[in-house]
Amino acid sequence: MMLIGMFDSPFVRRVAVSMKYLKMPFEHANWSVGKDQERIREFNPLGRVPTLVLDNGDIVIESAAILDYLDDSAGPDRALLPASGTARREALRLISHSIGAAEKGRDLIYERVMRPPDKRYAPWVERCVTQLYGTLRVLDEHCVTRPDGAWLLGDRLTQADITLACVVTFISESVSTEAPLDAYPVLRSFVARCESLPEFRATYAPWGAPVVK
Ligand SMILES: N[C@@H](CCC(=O)N[C@@H](CS)C(=O)NCC(=O)O)C(=O)O
Repeated sequence: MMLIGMFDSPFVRRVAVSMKYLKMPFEHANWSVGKDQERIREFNPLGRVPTLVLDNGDIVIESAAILDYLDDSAGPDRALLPASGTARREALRLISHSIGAAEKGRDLIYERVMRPPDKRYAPWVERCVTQLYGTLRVLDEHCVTRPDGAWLLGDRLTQADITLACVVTFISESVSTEAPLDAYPVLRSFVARCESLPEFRATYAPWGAPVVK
């Protein structure tokens, strides 16, 4: 399989971390949505990452659809999303909050990167920051309810842990000016624990280059 997209994207990275956990080998096409846009569009007309190319040439787009495919391939015992009931609903709630926060972070970056300074719209930036903070608060409150050293749900790592950690690292590195994370120490320490795991370390790419070059 070939995974297209850079690991500084939380959407790409949550797929990469999941593939490492599920021990599914992949070739990494470390392509930028800026300078490699045309190349990405050959596989996905949206020009978006992550895009996963399967060994038979089939293409799966959207991180949620890719994760669904990976879980389905891994089988019910190894799947990263709980199969049913309250655990599944709770995992999806935490994942939805996390992904929503990532989208707000991404929108803040695009406001900065895609627009000339005199075209930036302050009320939109403020709105995104408010939405981002509100969402991080919900996630932090959940972490506070968990005992030290516990995962977000139950007694094993799930997709909720992977997605939250990828998103918070992305936000803390990419939009820390607009949305500093100092107010969420428990959330930060949970994420630091995830980031110390081999599957996370193998897929860490520090935020540096702008998303669109
Ligand atoms: N909902 C998508 C979001 C993916 C996304 O926004 N990716 C960004 C990179 S972080 C991208 O490809 N941006 C380029 C574009 O949309 O033009 C997913 O979860 O896969």
